[in-house]
Amino acid sequence: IDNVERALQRRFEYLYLITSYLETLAQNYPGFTRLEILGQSYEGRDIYGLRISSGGFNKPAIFVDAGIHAREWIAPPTRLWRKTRTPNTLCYGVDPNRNFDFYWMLNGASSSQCSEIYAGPTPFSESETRALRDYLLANADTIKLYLTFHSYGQYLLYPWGYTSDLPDDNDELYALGVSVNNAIRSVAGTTYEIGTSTNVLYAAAGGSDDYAKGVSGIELSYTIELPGGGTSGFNPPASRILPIVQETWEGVKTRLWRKTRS
Ligand code: ING
Ligand code: ZN
Repeated sequence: IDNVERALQRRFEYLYLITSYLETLAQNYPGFTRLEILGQSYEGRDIYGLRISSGGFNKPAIFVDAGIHAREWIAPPTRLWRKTRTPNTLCYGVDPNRNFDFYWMLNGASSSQCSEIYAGPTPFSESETRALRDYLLANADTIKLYLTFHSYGQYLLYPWGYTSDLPDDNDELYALGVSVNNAIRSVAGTTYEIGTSTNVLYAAAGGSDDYAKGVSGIELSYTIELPGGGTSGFNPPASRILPIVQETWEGVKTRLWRKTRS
């Protein structure tokens, strides 16, 4: 019980740290940033988005999310929880990364409420996935690259998760993955495995990366599985946080400073 309570306490401190950091950035850099509320979680917390731009807010953009699965805290830090918090009759929560309406429930997803990969009663049953969907659709014309951070395993994954078929632009997606991997490796030697979710990791339908590419029309879409650590793999030691952040940032920048495809 003590451990659970301490973990919960840390979770709220951490959430507060992230949201107050975003608020501070928005206050300190009003010309470059805009804080937006995308929606609310089931438990009523605001889902923040921070837009960063040096030249107006209608330019080609990169969309980054981290922490769709809460326990993957290095993607950002919380307790060992994966799903949303909606109460079902038997257990809490839906796997948000199985809840998107694109070949929903086709494979790698469960209809059992207590499963860690429970896809939900219907596609987009969760307020969190609806908020992300609405934002991606509303900004689909400017978002040229979608990055979603998970943990763990050091994989650079791209669609599809619902089928082993390769996307038409597989060569381009793979090549960009190689550039990202090279940039990350140059910092401290960390390497990633690159390929489609189904072929490199496992098949799973209803993920946000498949939805971004298949429905929102964002051609470049990646799931980045950060390095693991600790007994469950989700808990790298605190000393690893900064090194992982620093090397990963080099990877993100490979596309950031280049012309985003129009
Ligand atoms: N991994 C992802 C998951 O949701 C994934 C991997 C992403 C599979 C996209 C298929 C499609 O299972 C983690 N760590 O959650
Ligand atoms: Zn995840």
